[in-house]
Amino acid sequence: MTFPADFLWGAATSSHQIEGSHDADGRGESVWDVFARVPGAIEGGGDASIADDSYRRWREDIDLLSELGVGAYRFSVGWSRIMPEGRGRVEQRGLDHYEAFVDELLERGIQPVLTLNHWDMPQALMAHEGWVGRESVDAFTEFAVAVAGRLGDRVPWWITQNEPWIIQLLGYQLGLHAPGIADLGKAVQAGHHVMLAHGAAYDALQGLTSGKIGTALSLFPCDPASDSAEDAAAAWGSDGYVNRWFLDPLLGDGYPDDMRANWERAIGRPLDFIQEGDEAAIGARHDFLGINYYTRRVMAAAEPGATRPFPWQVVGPSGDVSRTDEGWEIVPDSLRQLLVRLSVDYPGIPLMITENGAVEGSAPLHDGRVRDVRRTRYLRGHLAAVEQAIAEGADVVGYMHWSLLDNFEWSLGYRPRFGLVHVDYATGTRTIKDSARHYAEIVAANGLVDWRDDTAVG
Ligand code: IFM
Repeated sequence: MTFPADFLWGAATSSHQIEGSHDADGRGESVWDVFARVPGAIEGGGDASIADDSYRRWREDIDLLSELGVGAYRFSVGWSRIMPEGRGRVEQRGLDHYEAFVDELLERGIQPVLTLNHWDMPQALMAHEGWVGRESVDAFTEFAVAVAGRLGDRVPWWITQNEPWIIQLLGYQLGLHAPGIADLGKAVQAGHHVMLAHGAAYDALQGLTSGKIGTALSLFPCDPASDSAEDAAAAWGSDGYVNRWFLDPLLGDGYPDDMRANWERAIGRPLDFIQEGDEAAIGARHDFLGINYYTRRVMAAAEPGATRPFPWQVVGPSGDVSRTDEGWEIVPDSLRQLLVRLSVDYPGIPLMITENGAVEGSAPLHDGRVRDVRRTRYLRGHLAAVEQAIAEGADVVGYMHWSLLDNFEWSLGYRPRFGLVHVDYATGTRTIKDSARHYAEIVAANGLVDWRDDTAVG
């Protein structure tokens, strides 16, 4: 087993989670700035106004990437840095920043993997309820064109949207993320506009870039909790809600009928915001698919009710399973199965792992080392799964570990640490963790190399 010779090894971040400097270079307000001011919205009460200070320390971040030896970096362009008023005026100073950043990456032999929307929509677009309003599609396209107008000639990988399902679920269905809307009908409408905006941006970028364009989906394999037919149906239903609702229109043939019926039943009306021609405008517009994989969902049948719109619920695995510090079950084989399934169900589309990683709370010890052994195990387990999937025929072109740096984990604040590199938030000091050093060995060898846990005592 081996990785392809041109396999892209990388790490990922997003603008709002690392940059800080909210007042720099004419940046406008984003929905996350406003949401962070809602009492109780962010664990610990923090916001992202400093975060990792990466808007100012970006050269240091690129030094870290060079030290890891990676060939790619996935980052996002702050939407409200480029379109401070949401529509119309383009802030050239924002573009200047990302141009210098991209040029430096290229200079160091690191391929930019550029995400356009990683959730930091300009607050001005809330005049039409953000993604609920169909105007968002044109607003996003303007942003995409502005960025590609400047960087289209040198960025080889473009990701239009990060995790449409999470935007829809946490931002519009549960109100746990910006903009804090909790309305089932608005959620599915917002999700549709996120998808439509992908299609519109894909078309608008033709001619502005010869780079490859895709979307990053958060995919959660759904397994039944038991052998019963009811739980099998629950797992399939949940797969429709989380995965196929996005995969099918992007890569297949429109929204899946079973989930459309579930949505219409749940909201009590037809999905008439999906207009004639919309599905055609979303589909067949992918040069690659980005996959964000963290864990799976174990599902059981359940009666719908006030807080449960669909006839299923997440029950989690039974027995003693291994979990990250955030409680997410660690299941590398679900990633293998997912990659193989995608290559069978949606053949011909190159797959890039655009996120995969784990929360582990380790900090530097007396000798300065961060012994994050469990992250190393997580990384190795998942890379072995990717390698196996490739051996089984999946066309996987790259792996971007989430994340390069510990960062602002949205409503969970700064507690969860996903970084290969530790960040001391008081000083901004970066410390390369043991997992990152091992990742660098894997990158250099283009495959898994031996590893020994040297932290055991005695
Ligand atoms: O930090 C997030 C990222 O912004 C989107 N995908 C999941 C990550 C971990 O929760």
